[in-house]
Amino acid sequence: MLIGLIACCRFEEFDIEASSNGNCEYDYVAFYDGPSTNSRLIGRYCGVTVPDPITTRTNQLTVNFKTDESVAKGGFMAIFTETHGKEVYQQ
Ligand SMILES: [Ca+2]
Repeated sequence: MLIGLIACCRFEEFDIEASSNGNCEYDYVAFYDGPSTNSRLIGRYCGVTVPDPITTRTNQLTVNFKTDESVAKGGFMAIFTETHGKEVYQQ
C-alpha cells in the first residue's frame, strides 16, 4: 500500500516580527502536520532566520499565520511541493 502524498515546504524569504523573549508572541507562522491546528505542530517560526525545510508525515499541511496590530515585516515566501511516501506492504 502506498502511504500517499507528503507535503513539503521550503522557504525562500523569511522576515516575521520577533519577540525579545523568543516565543514569537507577536507574529508567527506555524505549520501543522494534518488538517487543522489541532494536528501535530511541526514548528512555529518568527524572526529573520530562514527555517529548515519541513516535511509532513501525512498528506495534509495546515499553515497558521498570526499577526498583531503593530510592526509589520516583510513576511515569508514558501515553496510547496509534494512527494510520494514510501511504499509499505502488508501481509
Ligand atoms: Ca506585528
